[in-house]
Amino acid sequence: TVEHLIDLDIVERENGKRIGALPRDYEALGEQLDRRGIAIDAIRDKVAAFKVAVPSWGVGTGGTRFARFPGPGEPRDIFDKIEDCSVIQQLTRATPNVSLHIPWDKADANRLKQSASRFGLGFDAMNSNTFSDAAGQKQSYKFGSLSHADAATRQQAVEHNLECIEIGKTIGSKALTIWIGDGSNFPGQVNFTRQFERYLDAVKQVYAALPDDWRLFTEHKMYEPAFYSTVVQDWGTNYLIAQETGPKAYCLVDLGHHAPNVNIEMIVARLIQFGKLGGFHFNDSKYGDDDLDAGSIDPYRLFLIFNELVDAELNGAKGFDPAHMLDQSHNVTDPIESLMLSATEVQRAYASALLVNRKALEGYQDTNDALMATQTLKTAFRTDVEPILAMVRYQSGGAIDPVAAYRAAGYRAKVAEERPAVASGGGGIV
Ligand code: LRH
Ligand code: MN
Ligand code: MN
Repeated sequence: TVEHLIDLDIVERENGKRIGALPRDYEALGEQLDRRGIAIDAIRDKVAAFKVAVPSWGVGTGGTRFARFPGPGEPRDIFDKIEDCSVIQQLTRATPNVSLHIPWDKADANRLKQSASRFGLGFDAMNSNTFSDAAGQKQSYKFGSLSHADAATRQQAVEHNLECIEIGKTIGSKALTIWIGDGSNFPGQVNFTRQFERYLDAVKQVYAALPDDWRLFTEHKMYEPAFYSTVVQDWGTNYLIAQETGPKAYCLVDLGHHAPNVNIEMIVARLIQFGKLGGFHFNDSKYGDDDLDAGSIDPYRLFLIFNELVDAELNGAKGFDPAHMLDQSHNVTDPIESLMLSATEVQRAYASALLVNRKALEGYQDTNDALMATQTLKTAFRTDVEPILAMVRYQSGGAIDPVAAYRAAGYRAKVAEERPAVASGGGGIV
């Protein structure tokens, strides 16, 4: 039996307020889709099977390098975080897995597994951290980790990744995500080629310890913390890594890790075409690695990414099985509310992309009808799929309106009674 931290009576009462309208909205949308040759129940079933993982670090209030302003009831440790993640899953039914970050979430692996299984949760990719120094570690990562000029520092970073794999094995994870902050701040500070050679050599050592049924995801990011050059700065370098390292190595695309206006959906298409798309860190941004809520700034871009993913899914693209994960930092909202809405935004992009009339689109593409081609995408994007998402949540035991149910349950106030208040303070990323 699965434990629920939100009282089931409250979910039922909240759903009761909305269940009158839902079937009517669903039916009206079904009629509309039927006229377009789309069976709404088939879309509903696909959406029900779609999941996105929650990052453990996302349930705490984030911060910038200037300040952090915690909210009430901040999780004290990974076990509080897992509880918060269970609330997101209970109400949205879209997030059965948690992605851990080591050493932030370091704890006895068996205890981690037990606490997640209390709520029926599992674990997605493990994340290593060699971008900051952990208490008591021997070598510092100030000047890099896997690509550091010093062999002992590289070795320490490799060993940390091996430890992440070991923890992951016990808790049932099947992937390791590596993101490093290595790079340089001044022209001339490093030799680009030698630094990348050292990185490749270290990553291959990690890869050699990867279990057969695991995947290695490397994550690129243009800048920050390094401000002049970054070792894994873009998808080109990332692709080279995956290609050089082996068949279990794939590229992870964090939506916030590109220059403004970069055509991310096209990067996604290229990685799919060459069998190297590993997964996503979904979030949104206006300027850089803003880590804003998925779909909050540019929902059309998120839709266009899913347009590529659905195209690959329907075409049976070889080796296509991307991991879906959120990676966000919540500074002004309740993280649980943000993550619930972000999970549903990602689902929404998927549902909308399923509505694209692909046969018509191909016809317009082949006859160079640019206007009708783009209208075909717009028609799908403009269709309000909320009744499908709400129906999926309701039929799987979640909340028709997750935020309303969460607020009605007073979860935040309740945990704030047990979890001591955290004072606002200086900078930090999480
Ligand atoms: C780097 C990043 C990466 C880290 C996380 C905390 O900006 O996106 O995924 O693991 O943030
Ligand atoms: Mn990320
Ligand atoms: Mn990031």
